[in-house]
Amino acid sequence: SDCTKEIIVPCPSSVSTDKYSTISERNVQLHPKIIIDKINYRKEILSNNQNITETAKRSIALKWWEGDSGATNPANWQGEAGRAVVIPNELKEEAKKRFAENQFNIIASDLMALNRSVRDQRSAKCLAHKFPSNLPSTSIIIVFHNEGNSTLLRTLTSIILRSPIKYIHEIIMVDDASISREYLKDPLEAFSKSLPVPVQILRNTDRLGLMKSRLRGAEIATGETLTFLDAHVECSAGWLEYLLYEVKKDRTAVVCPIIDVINDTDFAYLTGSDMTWGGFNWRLNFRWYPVPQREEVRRNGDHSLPLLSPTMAGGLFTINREYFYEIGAYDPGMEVWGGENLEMSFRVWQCGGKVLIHPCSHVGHVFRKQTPYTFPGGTGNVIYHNNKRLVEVWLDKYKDFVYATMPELKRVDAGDVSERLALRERLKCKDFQWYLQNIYPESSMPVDFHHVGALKNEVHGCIDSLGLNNDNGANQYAGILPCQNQRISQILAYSKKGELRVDDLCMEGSANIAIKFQKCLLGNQKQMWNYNNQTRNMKHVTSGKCMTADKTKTSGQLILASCETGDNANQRWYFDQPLLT
Ligand code: UD2
Ligand code: MN
Repeated sequence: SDCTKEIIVPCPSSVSTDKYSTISERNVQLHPKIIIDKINYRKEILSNNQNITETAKRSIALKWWEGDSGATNPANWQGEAGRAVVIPNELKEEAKKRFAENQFNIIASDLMALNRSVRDQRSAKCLAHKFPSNLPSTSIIIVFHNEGNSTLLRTLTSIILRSPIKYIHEIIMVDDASISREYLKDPLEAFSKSLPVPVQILRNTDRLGLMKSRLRGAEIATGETLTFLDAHVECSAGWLEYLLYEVKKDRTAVVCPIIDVINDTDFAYLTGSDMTWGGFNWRLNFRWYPVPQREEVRRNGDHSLPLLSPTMAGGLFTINREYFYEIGAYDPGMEVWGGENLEMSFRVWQCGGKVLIHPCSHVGHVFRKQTPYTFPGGTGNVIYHNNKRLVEVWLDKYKDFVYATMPELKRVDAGDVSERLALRERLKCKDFQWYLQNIYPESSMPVDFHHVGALKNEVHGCIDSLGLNNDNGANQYAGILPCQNQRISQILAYSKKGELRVDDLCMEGSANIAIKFQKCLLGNQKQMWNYNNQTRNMKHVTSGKCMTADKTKTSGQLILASCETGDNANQRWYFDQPLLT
């Protein structure tokens, strides 16, 4: 099954990691400072829950720090070893009711120990890696807006439990103007003072969004490297060393862990795949895609070596602090959420750095299906604004491609990008074509194309992908509908390789069945088409047959039929603009 169809959540690993299963951190002596007055937190969470029953309150109270203390063996506590939490009946209603607060099940999180164990994710090969004893130190930066309590505290706890303390120069939290969550105020200050590392909490008076909040945190950081994390993660054993070592070896490396999946409803910890990497689709959404063969070859099949990834998810990475600024930090013109991860990926690659995913480093993250918080300015507007900035600064001539596939983006205001263009100039960065050719030839954005737009039949109308959702929609018939200017489902690209593609789906011809959209596969000859400017025929390369409109059918209206030399308008096709050569 092709889990890379998933929109937000990355693929689970096919490899069982049970053999590495351990709750060994139970045996690690907690630093005495971390064992502080847990009662406060219990009180805090319960005071927010006036409505729940006494039994329910008791069960949360008991389990708040230590997990299910009804079980004498910690291994049987809720959520241990990354297991799913079972919500007791009396809390089900409450769990449902409160889901929208964070867009994850905070009750499940509350039922687990803050220091719940997760399996060691490292393969034997990863465990065999040796590190010098002088890895660079790091300032961990966590920004949050209205974060859940136990998820944030568990993020901190997991850092302390599973990192060598000597490398944690400090933890810097930036509260991005959270509203009325008392536990994020004094109780969080108290908790952070109990940690065996210096912690600072900055408070934004106005909502700055995650990019500007991270910039604010980075500004006061003094570690040799910066490590950015989301506020609802769990670090697994060894996560930090691999990241630091790559940055030590190469100060231009931006290194991400594999992001494991913490399920948003039961908090089960699922190992992320080491066979997906970061890409992006036509709408400039970050997506996970399968690692291509060439990258396997480059690494000699060694899955304990870092992947060179075209893009990063954005939330979790380590970077040399000075390099972070040299390469342009973040675009302070970006608002709230979104786009900064692609912007940074393009910038780092085009300006001489690299983006790595280290398969030995694993950090779990609660992937949400929706954002729980508001987008001042409107979700769509904000994301378009951010995306337009990155398009205008980094995409060169490919911005025309993007505007053809997203006409609505063209009309959005990007604000002033002159400083970012000056940065690009100053850094003497390579162009986007170089990036596509050398770093991301598998991109769904073709390096070379003849045309992007509608493809029209002489009599029947335009080829239409019929609203197929290209994140989920392989194996659907292509259709023909009346041409409609800028109708998204009528925009396709004719690449110079001969593909007719809609994002990562290609029109594919096979014997005796109508033409369908299938996942594009480099070198799949059934997806190759040859257009003849004179006859206007679209010839299918492997069969030698012609694309033919068959409006007598209700579905599968595009078929392959023998090319007729005579007068068959069903086989004549027109692009809406002259072909690029
Ligand atoms: C992913 C990234 C996230 C960021 C985002 C695109 C991962 C695991 N996460 O989204 O880090 O790159 O894509 O922008 O790769 N926050 C604020 N202020 C805001 C909005 C968010 O402080 O106005 C905080 C938020 O509380 C969280 C972090 O920023 O700690 C990331 O936000 P998210 O978790 O909602 O983003 P996510 O994981 O969907
Ligand atoms: Mn997140």
